[in-house]
Amino acid sequence: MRLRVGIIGAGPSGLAQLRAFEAARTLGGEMPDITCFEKQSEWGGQWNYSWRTGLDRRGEPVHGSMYRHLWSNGPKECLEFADYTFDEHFGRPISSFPPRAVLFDYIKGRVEKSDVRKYVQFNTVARWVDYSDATGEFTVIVEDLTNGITTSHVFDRLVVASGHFSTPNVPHFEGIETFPGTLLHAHDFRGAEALAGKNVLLVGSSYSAEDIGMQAYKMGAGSVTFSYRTAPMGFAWPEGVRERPLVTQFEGSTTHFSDGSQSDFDAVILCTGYQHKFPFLPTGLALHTPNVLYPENLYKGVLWHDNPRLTYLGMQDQYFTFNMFDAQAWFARDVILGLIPVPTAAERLDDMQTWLARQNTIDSHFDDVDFQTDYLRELIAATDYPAFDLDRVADLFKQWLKDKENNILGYRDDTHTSVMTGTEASPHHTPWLRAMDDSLDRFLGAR
Ligand code: FAD
Ligand code: NA0
Repeated sequence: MRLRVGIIGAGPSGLAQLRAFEAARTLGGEMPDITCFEKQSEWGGQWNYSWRTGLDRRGEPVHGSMYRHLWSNGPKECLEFADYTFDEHFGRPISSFPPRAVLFDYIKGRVEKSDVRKYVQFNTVARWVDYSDATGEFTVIVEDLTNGITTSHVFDRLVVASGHFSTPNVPHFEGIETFPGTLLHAHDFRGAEALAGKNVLLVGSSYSAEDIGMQAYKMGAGSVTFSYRTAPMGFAWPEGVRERPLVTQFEGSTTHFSDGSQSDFDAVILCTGYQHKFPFLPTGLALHTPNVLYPENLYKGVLWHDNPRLTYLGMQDQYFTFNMFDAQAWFARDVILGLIPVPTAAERLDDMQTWLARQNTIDSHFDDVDFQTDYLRELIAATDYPAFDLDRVADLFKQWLKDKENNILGYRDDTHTSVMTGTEASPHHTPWLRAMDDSLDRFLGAR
């Protein structure tokens, strides 16, 4: 009997796994029996935009956290697939910071070319997983959301690629229930147009806060205030944008901060991050971790230490994205195919502890970049994923970090050079601050 591999999720990580197996098959390798369950009706994960919030039309939690006017926050040259370049997809240079629809098109292009759609069961949500020590098999119970029918599927290996930016982390602040204005978590934010003229408070000091705050500014917010718990972002903000320490209390429209200051707001957006949540996994298989570069209990960042037949993809805090998911998927594929031996538990622990110790020494964004670059280096060296100059990508990330320091509203107008092809990005026809149409057609069209 052929090995049976189950994959949960057809976002960039799950698609990387499908693509990895397909790449091996075209080289003459034997394909396992693969089934990928995707609860949405289309693939692409976060990149498959949904206008819905809360529950979807079938009563499932809406997965997507992306919003209108979301443009890539990192240079596309840092996430480029090594086996499917932007040149191959678009046939000409494009700018370095495309909007969501353009990256969605790119992700789809690779998997459409590789004919892997046949492995995906859409509208199918994983409800529960059981593992039998006796047989070494996973039993996955799924529901077909189109008809409510549940079925049970048995696998020898399971890959969890369900993402970790969907279940919001929503802290409580004293008096928040008295706030009369618009109040939501970033997960439910779909666009900043309605924030024009409003005084907006964003709680949090990471990517969501920064980007939604700058969306609000771009769409004409009256003022933008960030509230940080640990440290301010410290960018050179434009006029009307400021940072305050943590909220201590809401009193109607008035918000109090820990430095004793207070202000009135019309809208509050909690940009307080996400939880790693796996409601379909029992204790013993479910990963518990904050959003970090090296979650505990994942050997090489992918194999569940207590049971290496279980793989997780994409569970890290992410500088690298699409090509990191590839590096992980290629590694997981070769473990599953028996081409890479799984070391003993003691050896795995030793390896994880080395990475965790290094993670503890990180104290700058540059260190983050170096850490994740070395992580990818190790994974890519172990497989036939096409090698590329990781140090040049790390340099690109560092340049991007500096560009943001220099101009938080203008860094997306900078261009970078592809590490894969040497192609210099073309400047976009419209500066990001004035670009009000984020469609694929407008992006690819002339000025
Ligand atoms: P996801 O994209 O989350 O995909 C997971 C898939 O699993 C989904 O399709 C979901 O429907 C499915 N699924 C979940 N649970 C189940 C279940 N029980 N049964 C069946 N299917 C299930 N990255 C960048 O590189 N650049 C950016 O500019 C960028 N911007 C971002 C902006 C926002 C607001 C967010 C939230 C993330 C952003 N990211 C960005 C990071 C993004 O998460 C990754 O690029 C990528 O989408 C992660 O891929 P994934 O497959 O691991 O997870
Ligand atoms: P994210 O910013 O949503 O990005 C996710 C933030 O929440 C931290 O600042 C943390 O503060 C804060 N926080 C958590 N609990 C808090 C509390 N009780 N009170 C106050 N603040 C609290 O989440 P994180 O995890 O980065 O930060 C949590 C992902 O979405 C990223 O991968 C990013 O790439 C992606 N994203 C991309 C874009 C674009 O590309 C836009 C948005 C998001 P502290 O104190 O822990 O530092 C355009």
